[in-house]
Amino acid sequence: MEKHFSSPTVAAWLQEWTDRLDPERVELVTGEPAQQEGLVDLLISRGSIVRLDPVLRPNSFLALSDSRDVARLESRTFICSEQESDAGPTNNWRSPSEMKAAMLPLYEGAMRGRTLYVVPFAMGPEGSRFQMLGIELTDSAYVALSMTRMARVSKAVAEAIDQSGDFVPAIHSVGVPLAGREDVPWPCNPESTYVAHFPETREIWSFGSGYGGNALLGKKCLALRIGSVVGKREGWLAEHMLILKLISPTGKIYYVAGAFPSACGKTNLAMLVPTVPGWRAETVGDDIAWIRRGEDGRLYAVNPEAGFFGVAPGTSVRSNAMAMQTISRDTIFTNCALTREGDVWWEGATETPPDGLIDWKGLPWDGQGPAAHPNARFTVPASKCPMIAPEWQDPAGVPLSALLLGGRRSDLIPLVTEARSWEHGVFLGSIMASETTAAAEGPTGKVRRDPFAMLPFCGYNIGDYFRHWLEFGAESKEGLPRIYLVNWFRRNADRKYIWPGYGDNVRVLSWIIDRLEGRAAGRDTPLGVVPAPGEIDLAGTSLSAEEFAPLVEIDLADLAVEVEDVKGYYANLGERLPARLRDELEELHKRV
Ligand code: OXD
Ligand code: MN
Repeated sequence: MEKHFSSPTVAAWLQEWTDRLDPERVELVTGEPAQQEGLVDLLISRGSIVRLDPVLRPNSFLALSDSRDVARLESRTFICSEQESDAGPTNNWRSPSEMKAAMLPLYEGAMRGRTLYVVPFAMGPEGSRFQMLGIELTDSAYVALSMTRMARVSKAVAEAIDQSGDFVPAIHSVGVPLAGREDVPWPCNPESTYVAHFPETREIWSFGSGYGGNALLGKKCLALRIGSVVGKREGWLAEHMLILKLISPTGKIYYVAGAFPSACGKTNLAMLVPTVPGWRAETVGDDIAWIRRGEDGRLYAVNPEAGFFGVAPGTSVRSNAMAMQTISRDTIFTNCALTREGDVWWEGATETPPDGLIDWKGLPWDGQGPAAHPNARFTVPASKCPMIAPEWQDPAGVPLSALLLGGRRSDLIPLVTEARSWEHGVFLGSIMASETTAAAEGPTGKVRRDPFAMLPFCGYNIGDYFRHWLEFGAESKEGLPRIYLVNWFRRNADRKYIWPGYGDNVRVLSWIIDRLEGRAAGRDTPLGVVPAPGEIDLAGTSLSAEEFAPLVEIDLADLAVEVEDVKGYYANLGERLPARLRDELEELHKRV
């Protein structure tokens, strides 16, 4: 085998895994254009991707997955800490020795007849103290190619790893060795899928799935699950948050970060095109924020990723014109429908579907069921976004003025509510709930608690996570961003969304800024401060003040039911739940 690394640690690790996986060949991936083209040609020749029409969608491709491998698999995701209590009540737990004993035999010869791609990658901008290095070993050319877009993959990164010998080892196999067997376009092994994390040793082992967060291991596995554990140890936060830059009509710059569960509009908000004249916005990140406290007390955030892995269905010129421009070329689409002209389509892209679609299962679409899978995705470098902020790769990060916590709630939760304090904000984050979406396996539309949108991504005990948040703000309140609960998804009696959302969300952000600048008095409610009548600018919307009013009303009977539900939820979280949060719940109980 050609020697790719001179660091004894890296070389020995790579040799051990190469021996175990037993691939036919090994290829170091450093992401040069010629190498990417080679991966593309290979994937095309195998039928794993098709090239889209070069005029309609230059340098873009469509992959269709196996129909059993379409989303993150929370039931197959494990946090393998030494102590079960350190994984906590919200994670699946196996002991490291038990999980490794179960998985090692699966990896034995798993890459026979295949290429082992060695993908050195960096999460976080170059030269940043935020940066973390990893090496993903994968037998999927689709994953290797996608990693060159989602993470920083380069010769320089490979050299940095070789020099430091410090990296997060991330093993990925689709789990289908080719001992004389024909390959299939999307190999996977759903019967034996595991996505395992070993927080104490900072290792990631994934087997059996080639889809999204199960397979692109820099994203959910490293930047969130392992990242959250490292952050707890080192005193920073790894969060499931977008980062948006807002420029006010007077030219003042504000950065906000927002936690929303998967498929709840993070990418849309990250690419907001304000409908109120004078406001402008730029994108810093759409999914993950690493946050540290600066010397001035403010919180600084970086986006550790290099690309967007966004949900395609629902994305349109109306809902997200910027995303549509971002993905107008140089994009890998997965599980979208294919048009007769060789372009992609998904539900919501246009009002009426074009004739002659091939659906995400590769069959002529019969109009029954969705043409694109509801969790169909686009993978594109962030640099392709026309509104990417010039400072999006600033090693120091950007200083945050406000944190948003959002869910998809048809009822109860107002359009926007300001937390009374950092601690109250942490309480609101801890009880966040949202209707489930197609981003994960299982039924959609069911309300579940998803604290800080981190339920599937927190790599340790959620009670300890809340404590970490509380402690993060305990030192000094100076410079801390204020915390806001938001909900774009309230419905009326006809089950129609009341708030127009998308670009009109700037109206909510501008109220938040009015609050920060002391320009809006707000109205106190048991849940926190909501906009007083007239404080949200509705000019240019079709909403009247009467139609708007219910968006900031809190039904006290509903809130009482919620409080009871939270009591049950808190009881299940066990004794590591900070007493301070129980006190906050008690106070809320008294207020209703
Ligand atoms: C994602 C997710 O892919 O949260 O970002 O599922
Ligand atoms: Mn996400």
